Parts: sequence; C-alpha cells; structure tokens
Amino acid sequence: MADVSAKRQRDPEATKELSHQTKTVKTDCENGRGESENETNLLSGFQTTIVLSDSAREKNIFVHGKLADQNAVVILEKTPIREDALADIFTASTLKLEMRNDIYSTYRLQAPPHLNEIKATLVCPATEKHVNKYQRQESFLVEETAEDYQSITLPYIQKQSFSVQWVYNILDKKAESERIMFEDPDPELGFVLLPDFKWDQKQLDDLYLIAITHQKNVKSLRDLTSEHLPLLQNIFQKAKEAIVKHYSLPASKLRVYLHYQPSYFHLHVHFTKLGYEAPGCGVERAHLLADVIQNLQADPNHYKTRTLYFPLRADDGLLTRFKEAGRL
Ligand code: M7G
Repeated sequence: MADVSAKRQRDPEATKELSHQTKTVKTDCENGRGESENETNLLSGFQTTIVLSDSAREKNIFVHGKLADQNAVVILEKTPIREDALADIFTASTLKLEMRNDIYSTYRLQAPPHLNEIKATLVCPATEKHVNKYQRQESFLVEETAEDYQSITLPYIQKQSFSVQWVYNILDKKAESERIMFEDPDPELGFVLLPDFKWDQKQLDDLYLIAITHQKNVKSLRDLTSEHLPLLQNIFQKAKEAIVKHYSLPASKLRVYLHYQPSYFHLHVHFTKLGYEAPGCGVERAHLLADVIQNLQADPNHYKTRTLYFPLRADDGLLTRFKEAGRL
C-alpha cells in the first residue's frame, strides 16, 4: 500500500489506473466476441448447478451453472481492503454490535456499496475442460521425458487444449486494448504487456501482469531453444522497465516466470509481485524466466531434451494418456 501511495503522489495517471473500477463482466454468452459492457445485470439469470470449489481463506467461490442455457463458470472473489478506502469506510459505514467483553468488541460493518465490491469473472460458454480446471481435485505429478512429450503430450494438446482466441483478440486489439500497459510491436521479438484478468489493479500487493508474444508459433517452454533468447531477453528487459515506470516496482520486487504446463499454449510470461502467492507460482509449475534464459544459454536444447515435471488434475485427459502409456 505504501508503494501505491508513493506512486500516486508522483503520478496521477497511476491513481487513475489503480482506482479503475472493475465492474466489467464479459458478455461472451451474448455476443461471442469478447466485448464487454459496464454495469450489466447479466448474472441475474445465472442458475447454479454446483460449487466447484471455495475457500474461506481466499474469500472466493467457483461456481458451475447455466446462463441462457449455456454452461458457465462464475468466480466470485472478495477484494482486499485498500488503505485509501479507510477514511470512507470509517465515516460512511454503519456498525452493528455483535458482542462486547471488557476491552473487546466485534461488529458487523456495512460499508457503502462502492467499497463493498466483489470481483466477478464469467466464463461462458464454458467447456468441460474449464469446469475441470476450476474444480477442486487431487493432483498428480507427471514426469514428462522428451519422448513422452512427442508421443503423449503433443498429440493431446494439439487436439484438446483450451482455445487461445482470447490471446489473439488481445494481439489484434479486438479485446482489452485499453488495458494494454506496454507493447513492443515487433513481430519476432515483440509482445503485449497487460494486467492478468485475475488482478483488479486496485492495489500493488497482488500485482499480476502477463506478457504475450506476438509470435504465434511457440506453444510453451518445451518449444524454446537458444533461438528464442533474443525474444525472452527482450520481454524480460522491456517489461521490467515498463513496470518500474508505471508502478514504481523495481525488478527486485517481481517474480517473473513461465508455467509448465500452461493452460493456454501460446507463449506468455507471468509477472507477479514478490510475496504474493499467486495461484500456480509453486516450484512444480513455475519456471523463473531468469533461469530459463540461463538454461538456454548453457544448452540451446535444454527444454527440448530435459525431463519436465508438472502437476495434472485427477480427471485431466492428459493424465489418462500418461496412465495408458504406463508412465504413471
Ligand atoms: P497459463 O499458465 O496458461 O494458465 O496462464 P493458468 O490460467 O492455469 O495459470 C494464463 C494466464 O492468463 C493466467 O494467469 C490467466 O489468469 C490469464 N488469463 C486467462 N484469460 C482467459 C485471460 C483473459 O481473457 N484476459 C487476461 N487479461 N488474462 C487472462
């Protein structure tokens, strides 16, 4: 929070950026093009089928249901309390006493609606794969040799992976163009840097940006060779500079990594604030970009030849393929 305040004093644009209200709910179910509209009551027609997972600690819930007869997933998440909202919370809320004991008392505080928002994410129409992705289930660590990748993983992801239409919409400026923070338009080395949709941009504590490459033919870490070093170094350097400029966050405060496996097979790099335990930042899935660069410098084919380890959920079709091949 101190970071945000310091930046705000210096840069009014940062205030605008961070206080941007994320009241937008994607209306793909209606228009199918990833357009969005503000202040929609689209969710009033949502009918819950099942709660996929929830967490009292994370204060979120993942719900599977129907919206206009289509399968949908809704994620609801309480957002952090911001320092700059404190004055309003103290002056404009009502308090209901729950209990008092000696010097201790607890209350139910009703904050004004604008300080009481819930971040909502809608996936609609959602595929079975989306429903599985958000369902709490057991995971298994898979050991993928270079041969396994060619014979099991690659054929599977070529047929079964999530659509990357949302990525192309970003690269083609058909969606989220106003959210782009930095772009290097070079077709080989360039990328787009923008907030991940998990980040509401209201505080830096959970900063989460993604850099998406303009190159469309690199699916994941597995495809990287030393030929891609200029691309990776360009992303590392320029995105860090953009983040320092925009948010006053130095590289020493960032965790910069790729997922293996990713959910979306179009190369992208995750930038999160160090200390924020972003989903998927554990050692079984996150590969630091700095390490990736060094590994490729030491061995041009490091990621083509190494055994890679990653977790798969119990009902992931790829896990079944590994089992069928006797690899688990
Ligand atoms: P990943 O490693 O492929 O998969 O990362 P993960 O979701 O299992 O981590 C893709 C990243 O893109 C994730 O951090 C998502 O939150 C983010 N993301 C996914 N979608 C569909 C969107 C989107 O439409 N817009 C933006 N800005 N980010 C997205």
